[in-house]
Amino acid sequence: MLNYSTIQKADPELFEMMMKELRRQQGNIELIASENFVSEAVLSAAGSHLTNKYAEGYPGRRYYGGCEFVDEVENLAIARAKKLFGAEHANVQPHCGSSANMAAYRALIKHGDTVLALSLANGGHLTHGASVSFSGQDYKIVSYGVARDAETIDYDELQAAALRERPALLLAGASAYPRKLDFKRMKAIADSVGAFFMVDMAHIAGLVAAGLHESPVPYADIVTTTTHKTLRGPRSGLILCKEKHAKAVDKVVFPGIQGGPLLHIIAAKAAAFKEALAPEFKTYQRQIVANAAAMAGAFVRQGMKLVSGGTDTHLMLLNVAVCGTTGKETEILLDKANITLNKNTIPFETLAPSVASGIRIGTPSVTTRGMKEKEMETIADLIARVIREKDAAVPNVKKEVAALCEAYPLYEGS
Ligand code: DSN
Repeated sequence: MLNYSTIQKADPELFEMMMKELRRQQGNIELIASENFVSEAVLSAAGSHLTNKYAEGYPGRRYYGGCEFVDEVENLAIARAKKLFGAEHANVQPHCGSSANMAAYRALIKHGDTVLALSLANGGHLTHGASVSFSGQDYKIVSYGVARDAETIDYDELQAAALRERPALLLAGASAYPRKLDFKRMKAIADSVGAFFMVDMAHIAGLVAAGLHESPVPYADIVTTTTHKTLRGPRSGLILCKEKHAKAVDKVVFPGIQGGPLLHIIAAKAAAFKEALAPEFKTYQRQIVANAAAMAGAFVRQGMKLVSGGTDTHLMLLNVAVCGTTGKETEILLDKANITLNKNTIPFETLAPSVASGIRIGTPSVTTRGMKEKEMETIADLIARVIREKDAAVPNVKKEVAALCEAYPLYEGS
């Protein structure tokens, strides 16, 4: 049970806003594929007095006094991250996925070097070379995509692109790709042209930790991730790498691009890694994947079109343009029914990203609430009803959403 009595007393105005967001989280079905609900242990570390401490530098090598106990905290987080992913080196200081990615690029390549990465339109991420991101501005980005028919990565095509472009870095990873990635094959492609191989496993980190997706750690020079998606930790970042890149990574993170580490968030990461090392985490991740498969199956039975025909992971992309609507309209209608997700471009998109032909759906959050395959089928049915009947379906769907949320409470008693 969450206890916010102190902030309630000190700042009722802010407390009221925080409560509105808590009620929204409790009363909505959250299907944003990159979100999750952390445990109360993770929340309590993130909201702790460790926020008070400056600790620029690394354990045992700080620029401030009084770091002996936060050194223990950071060392614990590092040890757990290395154990969880079998990594030679871990840097737990990146504040987020973007800074982890910036550090990885800078540790491996020079300004202006060529990077081969999945395009944003085909499921990549902003920091994988979008022109509005530092990545697209600092490096020469050559994008790869998915095959038109299968809507999955064509590795022969990727090999050909690598031979043609001779990138300094091959980047794997995605934020809207529903299928497994073949890291072994991509490492061979990187090796064939002497490129470094970097993997941003942010979306699938929990699946990797549980052994449900091939780990990129044995193959990649550097692996980056956020810690708040399937991994179910605090909103933050993490870098794993081979020992030979450890010094360069650490130097770029601090003092290269960040100042003082957020020790309260590093503590929360340590708490999340402990949870991820426990056997129950594997059961939880299995359920996330089973739930996504159940929901995808229900959509297919409803006659709906999924990008690549389905999912192997925690997420799927539903092509709503074939139903005569847009991602934007669907997101807005579902919001009215208290189902939260995001519009998303689909491969070979013809609409602007702010409108988009698809929606992205992920199962980590609903799985954390304890929902299983049967509830996923119900949710797919509710979404299909809203897509087909639009506003007319909203009042009844909203009632069913409320009943589901009540049956699967979040932060019970709060
Ligand atoms: N913006 C995140 C997502 O929704 O996938 C990735 O950083």
